[in-house]
Amino acid sequence: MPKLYPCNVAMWSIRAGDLNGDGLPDLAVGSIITNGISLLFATGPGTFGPLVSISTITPPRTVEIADINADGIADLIAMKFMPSEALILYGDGTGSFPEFQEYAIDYGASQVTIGDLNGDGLPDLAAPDGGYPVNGVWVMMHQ
Ligand SMILES: [Ca+2]
Ligand SMILES: [Ca+2]
Repeated sequence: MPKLYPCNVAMWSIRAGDLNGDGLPDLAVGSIITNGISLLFATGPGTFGPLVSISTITPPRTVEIADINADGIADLIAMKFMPSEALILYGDGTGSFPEFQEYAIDYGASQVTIGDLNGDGLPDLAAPDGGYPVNGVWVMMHQ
């Protein structure tokens, strides 16, 4: 039977990954309305604790989990929509994200993927633009 874990309003995207280093996959959830990323930390195999919300200035429509700074600790990437920014929250390994960076890209990006796009072994970011006022894919190489 499905079990509902309460999150913020109007959930839109979800990713699984171990955010606090306990070996159990946690859940990160984006919203199209709420200015916050919903996190559900695993309490055991397939069970999750109460909502932990990370505030954002605009809704983080799409979330991704990846080690974007290649320090061995999972980070959170959120694509904020209208205006679009890539919000990168750097994990400290305990489930907290004390440092962040934002990169303005345009008004229409709402998806993101992380991968090694130039073969240097480091993660890069690509985000499609929704078409206003430009059309294309934003690519941000690891620096
Ligand atoms: Ca975990
Ligand atoms: Ca990291």
